[in-house]
Amino acid sequence: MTLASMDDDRGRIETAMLAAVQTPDPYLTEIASHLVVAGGKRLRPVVAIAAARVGGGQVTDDVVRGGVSCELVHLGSLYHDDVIDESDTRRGVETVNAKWGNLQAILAGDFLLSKASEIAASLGTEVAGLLARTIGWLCQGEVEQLRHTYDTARSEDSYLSSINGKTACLYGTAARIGAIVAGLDRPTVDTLTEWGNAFGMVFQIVDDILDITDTTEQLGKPAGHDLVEGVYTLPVLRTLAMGGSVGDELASLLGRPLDIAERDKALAIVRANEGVESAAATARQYVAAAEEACDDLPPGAATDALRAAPGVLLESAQPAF
Ligand code: GRG
Repeated sequence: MTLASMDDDRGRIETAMLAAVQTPDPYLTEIASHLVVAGGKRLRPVVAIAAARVGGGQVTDDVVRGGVSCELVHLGSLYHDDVIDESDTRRGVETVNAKWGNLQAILAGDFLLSKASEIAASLGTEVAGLLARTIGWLCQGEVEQLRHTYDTARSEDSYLSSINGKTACLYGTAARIGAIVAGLDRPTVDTLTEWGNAFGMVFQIVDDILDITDTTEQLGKPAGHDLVEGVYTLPVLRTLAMGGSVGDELASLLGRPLDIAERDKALAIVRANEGVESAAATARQYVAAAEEACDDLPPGAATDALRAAPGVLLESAQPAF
């Protein structure tokens, strides 16, 4: 069994996702369900379910709903993120802001957060408090990123704390909620949270590597988008830190919005040097941390799936380095 192959559960996740975005108002339902219908990997519910399975826990409907509450927070954050970035496509379709406008995207994003909170509250005070804190962590991660936009002196600490907040925490929370709702013991709940956070760090570093190395066609969105937007991720920070002619040339291009020729030049510099491999080496440390967490979990098929998942994810980006 792998994380991605839990197909029985996929139907349950889809049903619960669609149920969560039904409203009495067809206009709001259409906007709130826009990105649900458009697809997505549903990784956060998959993680919650895998966590619940560790040690033979039951995958009840409440476990599925717990995972769905995390996926709804993810979706709400995407609605808002697309407004912030003025993006016009996501998951191969028009964004909500492009199709209906910014006000609708913000309000529908808020609505998704409200649905997530309602589900979490139905699962108990601990889950509700955790989800509320996690929404705050996402905002903190995003603010940290915003504060260092176009900052070529951005520190690695800033990068790591930002991706921990904006991405990794939600995976930690998905695993934790799955474990809590399944009634697993506390040490297992804590270890699954550690696994989720480490997996989430791998996830975001891989995402940042692919933004540099993939083509626009492979990504389904413009390559080098982060560079253009002034978000300097680990491969870029590592290339800048090389100093010398490479670091200086890259620094002279960055620090301001780029036109397409400048973006391609900056991408070529990062791709031609060790920044990508060096970022992958850091991702490997988080893979190792996630694998080590699995040594403290009850053995079984679910633990094996969790142990394999971060390495598989990193290898999927391997042609890039
Ligand atoms: C409103 C909760 C809330 C937060 C506001 C805008 C914002 C603060 C946070 C956005 C953070 C953000 C965009 C993080 C990146 C998330 C990420 C890794 C997206 C890609 O996730 P996938 O690959 O996407 O799981 P799919 O489409 O498969 O769901």
